[in-house]
Amino acid sequence: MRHRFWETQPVGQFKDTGDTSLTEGPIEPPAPLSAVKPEPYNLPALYEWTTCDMDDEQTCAEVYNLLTNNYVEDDENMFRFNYTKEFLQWALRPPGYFKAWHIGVRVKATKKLVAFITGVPARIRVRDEVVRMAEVNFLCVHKKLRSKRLAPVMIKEVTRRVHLENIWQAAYTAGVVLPTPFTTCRYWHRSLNPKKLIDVGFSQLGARMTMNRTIRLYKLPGSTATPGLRKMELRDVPAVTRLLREYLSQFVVAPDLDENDVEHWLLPLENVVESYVVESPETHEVTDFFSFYSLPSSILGNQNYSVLKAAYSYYNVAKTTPLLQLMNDALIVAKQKDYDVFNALDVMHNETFLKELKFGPGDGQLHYYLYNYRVRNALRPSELGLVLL
Ligand code: NHW
Ligand code: MG
Repeated sequence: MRHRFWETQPVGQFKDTGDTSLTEGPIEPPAPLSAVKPEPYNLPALYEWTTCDMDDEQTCAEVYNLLTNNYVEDDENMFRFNYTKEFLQWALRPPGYFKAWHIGVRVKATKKLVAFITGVPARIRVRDEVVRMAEVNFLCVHKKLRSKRLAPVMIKEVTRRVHLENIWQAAYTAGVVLPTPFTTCRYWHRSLNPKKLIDVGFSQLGARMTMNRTIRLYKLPGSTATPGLRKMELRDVPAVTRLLREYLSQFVVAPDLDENDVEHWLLPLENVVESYVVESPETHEVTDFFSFYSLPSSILGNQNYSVLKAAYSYYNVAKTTPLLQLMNDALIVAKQKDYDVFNALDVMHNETFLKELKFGPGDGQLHYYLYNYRVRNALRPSELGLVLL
């Protein structure tokens, strides 16, 4: 496969796979800021750049509508991600975010928003090195403007704006294969509402299974098992940060999170992110936690249902409670909150509970990439401690 654009970029190239003379780290050195192009890249004449102010309800609604109608679909075009406005505001405004990294393209004549790409700042550790990066996400080109090489211009423009902040690396994920993934993960799905999932075509009735047997198979207890399990609160931020930092230190690639990050990324936000801690009834210490984020999908062309409610496993740390029990409680909480399905990647220690808790493997893979940073050998998913939204 030729990649006219990606072959010109500082990313691991397919031809270099297995070349042991290449060392780990930045592919290109940082340039002096005076060498960064001060003006935006050229767009085709009918279009113009816009910076999207996600504090502004009107702009946020335009972004929401663009993504709702044009963002990622499954291979069979049965479902499309339906990130909510509240989710987008959460995802795009972490500590130290740059408004200039929320980039849109409008039609000059009508001002209609037709493309979008974003970055948010993060510190990502690769083995012993903590690197300032942009996490790039929400790349979207309106369906009517596809295959016109707009995406490479969007990517170059976000790169330029990241460089202007003296940041030279990025992390991103995609379902498509590009040069070159540093790991490839799979989503697993745990049915919470099997009847709906089967009715909308998300899953199929197994061989020799009836609907009633399937419903019984996925039935969960009415209440959680772990004593001291409760919703995370602001006062838990220091303890959760300590638990998470210690846990993530074992993975080859993971975010470097401080208390401000944990407050933003893990403190519960209704219908966006849920976190539960285990507070020991004896010592009142926080010993474990789980978290998941809420990412519904639109169900395309179904008479009875329009939205699939999906919970996505985020960061989980089990120090005292067995991980299996902690995650079963996560399923119970998600079920009580009326989610239809609980999704998890095979990252971190997730493989140790997926099969046991009746997750099934999804089709399609999620590839992880770094921009301008070479990782010497591809990682196993279990060596990865990073979840992007
Ligand atoms: S992945 C989700 C991406 N979005 C969607 O799938 C939504 C539906 N699809 C679309 O909107 C999560 C369009 O199909 C898009 C492509 C816009 C995807 N990543 O304009 P052309 C993210 O958001 C390459 C990277 O003609 P199009 C992560 C493709 O390989 N590159 O295509 C985003 C080809 O290049 P090649 C992708 O269909 C990370 C070129 O685009 C890609 O009209 C971005 C074709 O462009 C993808 N998902 O629009 C990179 N999909 O070399 C960030 C296609 O093969 C890098 N392409 O010829 C870091 C930047 C910051 C650095 C800072 C130092
Ligand atoms: Mg295009």
